[in-house]
Amino acid sequence: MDIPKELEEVINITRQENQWRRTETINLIASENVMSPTAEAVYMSDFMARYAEGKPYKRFYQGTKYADEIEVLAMNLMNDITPAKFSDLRPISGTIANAAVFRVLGNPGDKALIAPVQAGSHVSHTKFGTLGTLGIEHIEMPYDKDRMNVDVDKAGKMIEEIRPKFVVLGGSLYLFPHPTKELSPYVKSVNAKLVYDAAHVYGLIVGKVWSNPLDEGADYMTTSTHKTFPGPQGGSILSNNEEDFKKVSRTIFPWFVSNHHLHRLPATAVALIEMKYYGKEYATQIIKNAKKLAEALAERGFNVIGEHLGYTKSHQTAVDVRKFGGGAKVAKLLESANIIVNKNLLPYDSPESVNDPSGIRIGVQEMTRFGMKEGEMEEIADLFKQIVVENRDINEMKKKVSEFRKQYLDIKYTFNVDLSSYSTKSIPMII
Ligand code: DSN
Repeated sequence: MDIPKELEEVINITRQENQWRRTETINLIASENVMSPTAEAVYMSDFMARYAEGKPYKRFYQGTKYADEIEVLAMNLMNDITPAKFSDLRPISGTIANAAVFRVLGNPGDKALIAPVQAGSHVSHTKFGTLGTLGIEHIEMPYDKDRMNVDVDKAGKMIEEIRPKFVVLGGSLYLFPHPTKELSPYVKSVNAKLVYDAAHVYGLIVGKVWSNPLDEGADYMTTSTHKTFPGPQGGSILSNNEEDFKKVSRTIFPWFVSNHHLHRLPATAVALIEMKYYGKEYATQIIKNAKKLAEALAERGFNVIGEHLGYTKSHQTAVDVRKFGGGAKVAKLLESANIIVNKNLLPYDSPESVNDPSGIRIGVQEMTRFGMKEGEMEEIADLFKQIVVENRDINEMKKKVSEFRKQYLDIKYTFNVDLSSYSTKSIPMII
């Protein structure tokens, strides 16, 4: 039989995606990254077809001896390089990791305090997301406008007065570290638990350029494994306290996952090994690049937020683009020139303007992985200016962006493994 048209279409769409996002676009979505060829090779493995419900060596299926081995290896690596005493890699996303921790710490009707939305809390921390769907009431801690962060004094008082079951820090647009160390004594004083959602900054933590929240008093760290940390899409829960950890870990299966998508495990292990050896260098460059891009955009007429605080200490920067038509318009314009960012609410936006917020959010971790440094950040800022400020011809700009990007196609901060020596015809590689 001839290859059906639909099948060709599927293959073509996939190839177009690979071509576009891997070779033609400057990818600046703060929550994304790419894996190394070695991580991708082990990801495309038989594990993707298998089940291993339960914990390693205590499964509900046969055939899991290598799944057991790789899961234990990955968890040990994660414990070693985070560092943390315990980790569970079965949550298939950061949101699932949050769901498991929140569910164990709170019952319907209980209260949780979260970082204010202006300081970047993630939707899963709110009544609109996971927390709300679990029936737990979210109360935002007060925002300190000058420090662009949680207001420590007011939040401390609030914790003492409200006595929540738990407090959540960490977020999805935050430029400066949340005050974990400062709030931890308040949380402990009311016998609550402190949860730190490190999804965005886990690669920075492992790279030692962002404090490990478990060292600063967090009882749980939840994370995803694919933002600044360059692994496959997935999640994890980490803790230094065995009792706390076990309470949550025993709920992952069967409450939150049946199968935990086993092909993530060897790929996560590869990323952990890469971060063990290259993490510091990579994370240090990310921080330098974010700051440089923020400064370079400001120099070219963009209203980059947080100037008085040095713009950023994370992998992100945020730009108020109202004078160019707002976040939605500018993000679309950039996309049409092959620069990928997302529109984003800024601290002073009302939640109602979510579809047309004032800002765009920019993350530099993926382009850093392709070897870009401060000089390239200046070049990206030039491209932003030509597209957004000068409104140059969009097709010309698209070409220019692609030509620029094509100079950076090899992933750095990884090992040069000769994959052909391991190749097998039974498992196709990326097309
Ligand atoms: N929504 C993602 C982000 O972009 O931050 C996190 O889940």
